Order: sequence, then C-alpha cells, then structure tokens
Amino acid sequence: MATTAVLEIEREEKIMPTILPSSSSTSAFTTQEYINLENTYGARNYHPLEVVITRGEGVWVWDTEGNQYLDCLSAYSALNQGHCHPRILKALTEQAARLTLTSRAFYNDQLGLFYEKICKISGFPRVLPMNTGAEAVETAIKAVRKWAYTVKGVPADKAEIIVCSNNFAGRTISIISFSTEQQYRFGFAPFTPGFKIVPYGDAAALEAAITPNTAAFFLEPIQGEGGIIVPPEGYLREAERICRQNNVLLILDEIQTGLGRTGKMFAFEHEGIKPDGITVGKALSGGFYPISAFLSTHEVMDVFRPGDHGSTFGGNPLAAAVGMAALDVIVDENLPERAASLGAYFLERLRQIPSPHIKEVRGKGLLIGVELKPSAYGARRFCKALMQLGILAKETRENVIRFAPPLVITRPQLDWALERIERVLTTL
Ligand code: PXG
Repeated sequence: MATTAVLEIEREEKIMPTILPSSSSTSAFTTQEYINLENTYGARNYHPLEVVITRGEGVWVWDTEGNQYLDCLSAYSALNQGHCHPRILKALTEQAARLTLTSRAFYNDQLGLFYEKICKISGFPRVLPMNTGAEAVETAIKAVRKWAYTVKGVPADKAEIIVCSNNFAGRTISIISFSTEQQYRFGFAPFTPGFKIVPYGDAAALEAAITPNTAAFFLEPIQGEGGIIVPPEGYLREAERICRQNNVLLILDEIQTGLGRTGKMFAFEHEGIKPDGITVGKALSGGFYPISAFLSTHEVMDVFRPGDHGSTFGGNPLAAAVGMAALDVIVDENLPERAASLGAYFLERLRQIPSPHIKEVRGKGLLIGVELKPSAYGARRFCKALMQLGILAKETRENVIRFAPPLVITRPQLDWALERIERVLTTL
C-alpha cells in the first residue's frame, strides 16, 4: 500500500483499543509483592523498570493495577507483530492441541512448510532452526568455521572470524568471547579463541584484518544493543566487496534488525547486498515462543552432516506453525512498509523536539535511538518519566533511549506518544 494511503486510513482509526480491561485490579498480589517475589527468588541479572505487566494487545500493555501503556520496546523487536496477535495465537493454540514436539528423530508435518516459507521470504536456499538468538549465532559460528576447514582449506584450528567492536549477539561463552563490553565478560573467562575485532563502520580496518585463515566477517547491519548505531551508507556494500575478493563469508546478524523492523524485510536489503548467511530470531515468533534460525547458501549449510549440530526443541511443529503465522502477518500486514513510512515520520518528528538534552536522533524504520548529552544525567530517568505518562521505553547503554514500537502501530498512536515524549524531553 502506498505510504499516503496507509496514513490516510490511520487518521480514521482510534488511538486506543475499543475493548479496555477493567481498571479495577484483579491481581492476587500488589505490584510490590510481584516485584519482591522476583527479587527474592530470582537471579539478579536484570534491572527492570518497576511496572508489572499482566496483559498485552497490539501496541498496548496493562499493568496489574489496570494502567495502560504504549509499548515502545517490543521486547527488543520480538513483538513486531504486536502483543498476542490473533492470527499467531490461533496457529499456536491449534497446533498445541494437535502436536507440539517430535524431536528431530522423526519428520513432522509442519517443519518443511515453515522451511519453504522462510527460505522463499529470505531468498536463502537453506535454513537451520534453533530456539534463541544466541543459538542461531552459535550455529552460524560453527557453520563458518567448518566451511573454512572443509571448503576454503584453512589449516586445522586456525579459522578466524572478524567481528565489530560494540557488538551484541547474545550471552553464551563463545559469543561474549568476542564482546567488547567489559560487563558482559567480567568473571566469565576463559574465553573461546578465534575472533578478531575491528571498529564498526570501518571498511579499511576490515580489509586490513583479513588473513588467509579468515572464515567470515560477522556483524549486525545496525547495532541495536550498542546504542542504535547506523553504519555509514555503503559500508555493507563495501564489506561485501572485500569479503568476496578475499573468499571470506559475510554473515549478518538480523536477529534485531530483521523481519521488517528497519523498513525492509531484512536490513541488508537497504544496500542491495546478498550476504552468505543471516541469523534471525525474536519476531520470527511474534513474541509467542523462542524461535530462531540460521539461513545460508547451499555451500555453507552443506557442511553440516547428521549429528554435527542440533537441538531438542529446534524445528518442533509448534515452533514451525507459530513461525509460519508470524511470517504471514509480517507479509500480509505490510509491516516492513509500515516501518519505513511510520519510522521516517517518527524520526522526523523526534528530530524537531526542541530539547536541550538531545545529542542525536538516529535509526532506520522503527528502530530509533535518541542519544542524550552527558549533561542529561542518563536515559533511565527519562524512561521512568515516560512510564509515568503511559509509555514503556528502555535505555540502551547509558545515554540512549530506544524507541522500537510494534510495527502495527498507527500514526495517531505515534502522535499520542510523540506528544508525551516531547513533554518529557523538554520539561525534565
Ligand atoms: N543478536 C542480536 C543482534 C540481538 O539483539 C541476540 C543476538 C541474542 O538473542 P537471544 O534470543 O539469545 O537473547 C540479540 C538479543 C537480553 C537482551 O536481555 C538481548 C537482546 C536485546 C536486549 C536484551 O539479553 N538482544
């Protein structure tokens, strides 16, 4: 649908959902009691904002006291389709009532259909399903290493993978082994060897780091956790050229940027390139279920032989059914196009906010970061103030507020949010 047509229709729509939950709380515990339970029994590995969410629908969530919020985080882009999308819910419940898990010891009647759909949508001929994003990344690492030894001819145990500073790809030991963030690594040594780090956005540094033993260059098309860092225009094209010239695989982590978030189905499409493989996750289930995958060429994927790699739950029929519905929603509801048009509008309006705190507003599609000046004393206090006004957003790094609402958001809903965002950024 043309951009103007999308926006015209949305002007007619209501901002709030028609069915509001009862404002009187039906929760068994108070907000503080729920928080205390998590703090008493759980590991202290997160620092959440003090809101206890009990229900979600589309772009909205409700807390246990009946307060309503617009979700501007989308579970770090896992909810591109919005909360509890009815079509995905239907696929989940129907499949859950029929068959959930077979293990990969047997075939199931959903997996092949899911494979076909994701391969056709992504343009890659082969897929390997896993569960979490980190597992998809581990799969990519194993694939490119084995490709280096069995196809490229790198001597045993010498394969190198080039990655970028400020990356984020998950929390396993091998993945934090190539993190440049001290907190992610401190106390977790010894680390996995075989990674080389170059500055993000610097193609010359990539070229200089390549050796005959380089298997792959692995990076995010936009660094999400690193603070919504958009590399210079042409960087991915240049990286592709350098990789091709040196027989090095180009693997992109599209776990946060993929599936419509940046205004294209995959962020690599912005530069018209064709990587050798990508990792996807998060929105591949629309938030219902952990589903991830590594997608690649025949040459790369064919390194795997039976028994080389796997997962009990990876590729189970419930995941496959949910994954198909989640992909259908992205395509049928034109979510990439929505992200492109609404994201451009959101970015423009954010840039017009006359706030003394804003250093830079950047992003692509509906993956947007507002970087605050050091004098703003951190992004968290702004996120707390936004929460008071009914907007859930989260800081990334110290000074960046991330705005990444579900891609089903409408323009009136964005205007509703912008009014509040402006109020917080100009009065705090
Ligand atoms: N790659 C990218 C680009 C990511 O943003 C992962 C891989 C790992 O996905 P899993 O499903 O293993 O978390 C991510 C994850 C967190 C957290 O709580 C994770 C992400 C973003 C914010 C918080 O660990 N992104």
